[in-house]
Amino acid sequence: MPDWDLLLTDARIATMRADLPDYGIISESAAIAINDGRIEWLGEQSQLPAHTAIEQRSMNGRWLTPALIDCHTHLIFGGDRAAEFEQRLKGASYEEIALSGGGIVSTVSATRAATAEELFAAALPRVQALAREGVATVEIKSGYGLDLETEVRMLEVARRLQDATPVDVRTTLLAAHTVPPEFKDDADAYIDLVCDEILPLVAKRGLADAVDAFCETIGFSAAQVERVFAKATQLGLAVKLHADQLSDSGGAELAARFNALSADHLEYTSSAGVDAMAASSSVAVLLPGAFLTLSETQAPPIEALRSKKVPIAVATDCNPGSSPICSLRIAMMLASRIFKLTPEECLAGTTREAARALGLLHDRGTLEVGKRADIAMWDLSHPRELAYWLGTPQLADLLTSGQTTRP
Ligand code: DI6
Ligand code: FE
Repeated sequence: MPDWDLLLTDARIATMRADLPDYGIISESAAIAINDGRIEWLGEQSQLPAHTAIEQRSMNGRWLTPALIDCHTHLIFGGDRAAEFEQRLKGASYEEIALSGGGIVSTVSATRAATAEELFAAALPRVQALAREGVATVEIKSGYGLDLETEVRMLEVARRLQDATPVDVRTTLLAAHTVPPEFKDDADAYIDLVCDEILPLVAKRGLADAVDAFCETIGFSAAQVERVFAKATQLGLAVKLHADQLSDSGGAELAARFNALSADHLEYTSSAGVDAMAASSSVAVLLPGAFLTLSETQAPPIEALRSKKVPIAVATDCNPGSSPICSLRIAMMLASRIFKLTPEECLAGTTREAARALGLLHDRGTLEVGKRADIAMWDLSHPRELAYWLGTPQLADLLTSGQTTRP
């Protein structure tokens, strides 16, 4: 007879399993048993085996889905870029602002000037805001330090956020975000620093779960990114890429060539890029918040990604420049309105496919026996409403590793 820590009964369950149709709904009267933070049994309530449970809770018909996952954020930063936002509304472009010394580099100055304590205090409410909407896993990138000391500080702050919140934080080194001012005329020398000093130290100290880069005219060339990816691979770190956001730089192809976890943005990805992704296992991460904020008009090649069966994730890209959005529900809503993803694709994109984009699908992202009991409980009449409503608090509870967080 199994012994369980927690048994949830009278639930409606959208497992989001890829091998089941229609949100992976298994039953409208289901139960989930949790032990040691993992799902140990799940199915029709009528099939429940004989058991003992320390705690049993009726869900009264509530919908349960996998907890949400925000797989692409830059939510640790100093300052803000609201003045630049005003400039853009008066006609300046993101690239013009970047080329005139603003943009990412201005956040770099503010981040370098901030203490770890200040960065932590500014980032904590952002993580808490995501959790209040059902997010149990968040990826956080560095990339506003662009020197050894500040990149390390950002990653240490990310690790502290993990300890201070119920949210599981995955960290990504994005030292190759843009060329820092002191290397303005010698980007290759900066890439030397990234490969010879920053990457080895970050790997040695276990501060990053993956390595990202910005392949773009205002970022780094494909050849420079290749050097970073080769070093990361040599150090045993997974890679991912900001690809084809502002122009077709062959980013999707480059990501696919390195079997990147994901290629993100993809507005300007060509059909050859989509083909390369389809032949690899890289996830396409769509970031509609950046699309909206930059008044972009070219959407990513959604139909091609879909028809070639490239997995599609959706994330906030939370950052002060191109996506000052700290709500995964808003990202889901925008993905449906702007990119025409179906509500089911939006939910899969922030659960199963987001887990895949972090290399964590074996562990979370769907409700299945053996996976972490990261479970969002919703007051909804159907999970399609998650991409439909905006501003209505529908999260009743969030379990992370089987523990109530009551965000
Ligand atoms: N693309 C983005 O959308 C963010 N980084 C990147 O490479 C924007 C970062 C910023 O503008 O601060
Ligand atoms: Fe980004």
